[in-house]
Amino acid sequence: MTDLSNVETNRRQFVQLTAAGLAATGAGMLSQSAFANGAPPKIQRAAGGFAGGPIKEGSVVADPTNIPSSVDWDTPRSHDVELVATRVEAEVMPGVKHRFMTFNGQIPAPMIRVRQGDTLNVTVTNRAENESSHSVDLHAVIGTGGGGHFTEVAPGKSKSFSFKALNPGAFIYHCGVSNLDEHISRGMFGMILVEPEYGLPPVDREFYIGQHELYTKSNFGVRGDAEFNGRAMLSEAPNYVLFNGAVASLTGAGYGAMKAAVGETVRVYMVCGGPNLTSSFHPIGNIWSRCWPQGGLANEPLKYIQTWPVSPGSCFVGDMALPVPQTVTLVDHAVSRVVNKGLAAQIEVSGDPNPEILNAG
Ligand SMILES: [Cu+2]
Repeated sequence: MTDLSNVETNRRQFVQLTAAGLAATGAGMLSQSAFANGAPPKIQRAAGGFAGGPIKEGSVVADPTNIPSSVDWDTPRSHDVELVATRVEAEVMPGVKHRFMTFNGQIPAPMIRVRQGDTLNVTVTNRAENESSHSVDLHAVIGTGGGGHFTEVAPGKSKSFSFKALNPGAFIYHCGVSNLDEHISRGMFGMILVEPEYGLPPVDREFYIGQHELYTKSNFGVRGDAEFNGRAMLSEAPNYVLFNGAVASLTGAGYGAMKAAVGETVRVYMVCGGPNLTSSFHPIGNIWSRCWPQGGLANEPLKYIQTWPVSPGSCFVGDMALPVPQTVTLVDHAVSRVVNKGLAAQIEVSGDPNPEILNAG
């Protein structure tokens, strides 16, 4: 039987959060993690073209700053990428658990970052304790099924294939088995960034986030095991719409906001897993001063864009100038998903006020 008092408690917490403009209140819905405490390095450097990690043990929320470094090589390289299909029981919000399906235990899956012309040796390992087959379809692959055909693998086994990243862009990768809609909804998607040969304009900080929707039998906020609901998926009516796999995960009410400083330029890499909803991606209190819609990095960027649709199975790369101290709240501007379904991420911008640009009066 549904415990409505719990629904009310959880909903109240979340409504308080959104009513406050999703300010970084530190309401403590989820425990804090290290990345939000103190100033992180401007851009983390990681060896090779493949990096990631959940923000905390036992959580699926990917650390948005734990991504590979910019490409600093100018001749083609090879990269080994191992994607491990891993079931993780984790909190969607306090008291609400789901048995997620992930690559490498995190949502979104680790960012793969290579240079146009590089070769990738991709292995999909399906852990023995899993119940179903998994695979990977990378949109950077030119070939049948994007690699899904070569990598579909039963529990306890591994399969590999290689491909050359011919075209620059920010591309999604996702599980590609026949019921991929369920597997993506439960967490199996991430981004492969193929930098153009000439690279990308430098920025001060980079963040990586992923949007997807979770279809559950229990309503938003109902404590206990939120089991997957295939019927709700067919109706495209999710109870949760999430960044990085948890309600308000990257805000003061979750694991803490991402951090930046006045005068910096930040870049947001966003992947929309879906499986069904298009994100109207908008930074509240700012705009995309330069962006590459659908991850089309070979094109000239658009300038001064408020909101851009990011389709399921696509990506977005957007830069923001930060002239004043503020909290930027990243949302899907289909705002019922923010107010009622858990979608929000924040960037906290610290520094001195700039009254010529903004004067609180
Ligand atoms: Cu799968």
